[in-house]
Amino acid sequence: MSNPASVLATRMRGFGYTDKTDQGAFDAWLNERPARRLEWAQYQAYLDKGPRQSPFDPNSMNTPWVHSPFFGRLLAEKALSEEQAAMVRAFHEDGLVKIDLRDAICDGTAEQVIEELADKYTDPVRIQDAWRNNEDVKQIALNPKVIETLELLYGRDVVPFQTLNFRVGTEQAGHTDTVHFDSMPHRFMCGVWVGLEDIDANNGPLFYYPGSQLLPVYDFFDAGLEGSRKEEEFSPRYATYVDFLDQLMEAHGLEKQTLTVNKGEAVIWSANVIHGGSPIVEPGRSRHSQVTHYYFKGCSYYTPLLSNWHKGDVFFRDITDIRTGELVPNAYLFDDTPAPPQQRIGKRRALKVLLGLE
Ligand SMILES: O=C(O)CCC(=O)C(=O)O
Repeated sequence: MSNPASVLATRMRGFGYTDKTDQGAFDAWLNERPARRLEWAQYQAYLDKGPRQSPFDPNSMNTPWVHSPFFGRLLAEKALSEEQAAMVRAFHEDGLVKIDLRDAICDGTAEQVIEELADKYTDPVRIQDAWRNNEDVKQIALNPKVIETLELLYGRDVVPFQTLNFRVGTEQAGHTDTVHFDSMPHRFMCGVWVGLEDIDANNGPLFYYPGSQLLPVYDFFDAGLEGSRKEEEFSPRYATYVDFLDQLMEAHGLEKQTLTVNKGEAVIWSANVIHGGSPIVEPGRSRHSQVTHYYFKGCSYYTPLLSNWHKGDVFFRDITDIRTGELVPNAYLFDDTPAPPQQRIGKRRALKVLLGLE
């Protein structure tokens, strides 16, 4: 029979605890976040008693398992490696995790992308969807380690649908991706942002609020605003919306963290985590990076800031899978009925909205 101390040590590591296997230190770690203790109880109960025989199965919830209220139990079911469990736990708790892509980026690919795109910028900061003409950008978007990690985190097939390449910091206000790119069910979207050079405190690093991904999905309506397809309406409302998020962070006592990123590191952020670009302290410095936005299969995809659900008016998106170049149909919860045709806004304005500039 296995020794109880070694069983406990194995469970601690399977639960995503990496530091030590000392029980006292583990208890202190559990107490750092109240949710951890509850999840540990779920985790142990599943390992001791197995699945519960009842009509509702937590796996059937329409939410990514990594954000599920049954996370502790689902983690036990998956029996991940220690490394995977620690990564999944970090993403669950912080809404953001770094992964190492140096093998794919630091082999000359970063320099190649920077050089190939240098004369392609029509905007001072970014290029959207360079993957259409640039094979290196496309290969970063389709990096197998990224795809594998996202499929582990979300438990569904991934749909890479948009790239943005930046040559300088964006200085973007704190926002969620959810308000630009939501899905039904919610939260099946994330961004993967890759440093193509070292990014420090002075060239506009990313910032984020760990834990903000656990808040409800708040769209314009929740902030007392209406979505609109008219730029003159949604643009000032967006400014109010980001101020709402700023006040929300203060009200919840959530603290901003700045992320320095080395060339070849990638940051995966959850759709609902509040993040943005810090001010550029050293004007003129570059900050080469690429973000790819990913949805997941089996959802409908829409833009909340252009929609009003309460009026039955939803701006569904036509997304293209970067892997195939094909449109991905919007799937209603339990079938694949295509979404109705859209009432379009102008291309230029739509582009700004989709880039998060509005
Ligand atoms: O690169 C940045 O500074 C921020 C990018 C961002 O927030 C986004 O793509 O959603």
